[in-house]
Amino acid sequence: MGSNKVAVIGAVLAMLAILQLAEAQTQHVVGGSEGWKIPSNDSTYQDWANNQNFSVGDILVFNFVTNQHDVVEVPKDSYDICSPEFAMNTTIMKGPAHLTLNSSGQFYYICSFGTHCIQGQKLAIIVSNSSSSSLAPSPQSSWSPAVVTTTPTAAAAFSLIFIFSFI
Ligand SMILES: [Cu+2]
Repeated sequence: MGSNKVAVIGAVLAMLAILQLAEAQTQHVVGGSEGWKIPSNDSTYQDWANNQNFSVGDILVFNFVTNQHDVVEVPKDSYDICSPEFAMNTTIMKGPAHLTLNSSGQFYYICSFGTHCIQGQKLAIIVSNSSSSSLAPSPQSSWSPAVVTTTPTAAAAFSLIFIFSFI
């Protein structure tokens, strides 16, 4: 009886740990199966980004062939005109590349090869704080990624209640 409880509690803790892990770090493969290239239409990356929820700690995966594309983080003005001149970080030359989103805010990425950016190889994203901090009320943010990001926690809480009702 006692060891059963320990096993159940252990399983619950493991499940919570997995949920926490899943919550902490989502990999976003930029452009999905299309990867990072000159897109088939110039809204491809914006359409893709609009369907993602980016949180601090998540990872962007840029799938591209080294020497055919690169990834340059730039300020918005540079993004708008497709200029790599004011790059904010070291240009990522080697594909595929994994880029961790370390802070919240807006981020802009372009490819600096030829006219790739002008042809639509550019990405703008909004990164929100991780779910633990978005649980706190934040009056300034009008859009609410919290609804999505808190779901795993709610699921874990319900599972806990469910499992403990059997002990
Ligand atoms: Cu390119």
